[in-house]
Amino acid sequence: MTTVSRVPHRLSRRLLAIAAVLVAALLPGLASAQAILHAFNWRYDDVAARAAEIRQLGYAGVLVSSPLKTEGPQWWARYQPQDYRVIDSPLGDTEAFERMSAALEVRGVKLYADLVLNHMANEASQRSDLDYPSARVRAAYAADPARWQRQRLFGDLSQPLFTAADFNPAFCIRNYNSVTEVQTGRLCGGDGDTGLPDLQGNARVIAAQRQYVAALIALGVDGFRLDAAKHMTLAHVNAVLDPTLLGGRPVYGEIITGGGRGNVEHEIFLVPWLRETALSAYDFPLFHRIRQAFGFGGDLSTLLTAEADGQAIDPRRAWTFAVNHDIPLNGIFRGLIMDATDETLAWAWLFARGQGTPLLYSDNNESGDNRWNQLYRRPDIAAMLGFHNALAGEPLVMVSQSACHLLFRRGDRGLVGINKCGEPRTLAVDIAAHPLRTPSRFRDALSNHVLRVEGEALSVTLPARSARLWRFDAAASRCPQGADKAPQRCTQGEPLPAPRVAPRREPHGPMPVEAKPVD
Ligand SMILES: [Ca+2]
Ligand SMILES: [Ca+2]
Repeated sequence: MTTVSRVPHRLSRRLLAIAAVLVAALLPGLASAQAILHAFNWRYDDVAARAAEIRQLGYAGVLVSSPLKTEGPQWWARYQPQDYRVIDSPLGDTEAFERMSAALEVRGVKLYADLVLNHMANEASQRSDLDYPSARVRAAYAADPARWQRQRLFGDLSQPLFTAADFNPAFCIRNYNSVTEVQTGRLCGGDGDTGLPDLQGNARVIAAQRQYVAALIALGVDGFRLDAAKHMTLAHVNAVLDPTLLGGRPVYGEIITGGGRGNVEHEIFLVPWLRETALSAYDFPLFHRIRQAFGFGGDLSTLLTAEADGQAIDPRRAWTFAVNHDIPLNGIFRGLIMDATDETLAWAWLFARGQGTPLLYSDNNESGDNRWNQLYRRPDIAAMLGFHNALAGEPLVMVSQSACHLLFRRGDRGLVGINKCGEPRTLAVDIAAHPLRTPSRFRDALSNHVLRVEGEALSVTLPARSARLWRFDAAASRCPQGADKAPQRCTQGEPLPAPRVAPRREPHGPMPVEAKPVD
C-alpha cells in the first residue's frame, strides 16, 4: 500500500469551508460563543444527523470520542487503541467521520476529537507480543484491501504501527504522587491486570502521532481533547502537539486532580502543564470548588475568588464542567457526582458567568443513572446555553452574594440569580449603582418569569434551590398600539421610551474581545 498521506475530498472540503464562513457571517454571536457539547460515545452518524439541531441550540463545537481503530462495545474500549492509521470502531469508520465533519462544518460548528496518545490496547489475554495492530488485525486489513484503503489516514497498513521497542518497560503505576511512575508506568485495573502498554515518546512514536494529528486536521478537526494527559511526559506532548502542527487549534488536556493549589496532583501535574505547554486543560480545580460551594454547608461566594485562591485555572485555558464522563462511569469517581439540583445550579453558574468554555457532557445513558442521557437538549440546559450566547462579551458585575446566593448582572442586558438554599430570597438591586436597561422587561430564560425594571430600585425574588437568568426582552419592553403608554401597562406593541444604555464598565475578568451584543 502507498504511504502518501490522505487528503480527502479536497474540492468539496473547500466549498464546505466557504459555506461555513457564509453561515457564520449570517449568525451573529457565533464567533464569541464558546460552549462545547461533549457527544460522549455518540456514533458519528448520530452526530451528523443532529448537526442542525446542535447548531440551532447554540453549541459552538462538538467533542466526539476517539477516532481510531478500537474493538468492543464497552465505552472504555474507545480508550484502547489498536491502530490510528484508520478510524474504525462501533462509533463509525473514516467515511462516517468525514460525513460528520462535513455536516458540522457546513453549519459552522467546530469539531473536537479525543486523542489517545499515552497507551495502546491491553491485549495481553490474546497474545504475548506488542505489535500494534496485532497480526490478526493486519490479516483483516489484507483480506479486504479496498475497504481498508478507504479508511486509511496515513501509513503502510501491511506493517505494524508500533512494536515492543516503542513501549516503556511493563509495570503498573502504584504511587500516583510520583511523576516518573505516573508518566512511564501502565494504567492497570486490579486482580493481576497487566495494564495498558505505555508508549515512549521516541522519534518513531512522535512521528506517527504527528501524522495522525495532521490527518485529523485534514479531515476538518478544529481542536482536541488529550486523554490521560498527566500520564505523558511534557517533552512528548510538546513534541507532538507543537504550534506549527496545530495551527492555532486548541488542545484540552485531561489532568485529573483532587483540587487546586495545595493538592499534590495539581502541583506536580497541572501547574507544570500550564507553565510548560501552551495548551489548555479541564478545570478540575474549579470543579472541586464548585462541589464544595454547592454542597451542604458550602459557600457560593467562594466561587467568586476561585481563580485568585488558586482553585480555578485561567478561564481562557479552561474547559469548565459540573460533571464529566469519568465521574459517573468510573467507580472510583462516582462519589463526586453532585446532587442533581446542585449540578443543574452549577451548570447555570458555568453558562451564565460568561467565562471559561463550558463542556456539556451528554451521553446515551451509559451510566444507567438517567441523568445525562441526551442532556444537551434538555430545555433548561438549552435555555442556559441560549443565555450564554446572547450575553457573550457582557461584563459580569456582582450585585450581591452570600453563602446561599449569587446575584450578578451581565452588562445592562442580563441579571442572574442563583439560590442554592431551601428558602426563597428577596434581594434589592440599586439601579443607580447597577444600571440595567430601563424602563423595560427582563425575561427569565428558565421559567419565563418577567421582571419589570422601572425607576431606581428593583426587588427580585429567587425561589428556593433555583436559578433565574433574566435577559432584556425587547419585544416585551414595548407598549400595545394606542394603549396607555405607562410602562407598567406595556407588554407588547410600541416601544417604551428608549431604554437608557448604561456606560460600559471594566469587565470582572477576562472577556472575549470580539463579542457583540445581539439585542
Ligand atoms: Ca505514559
Ligand atoms: Ca471543522
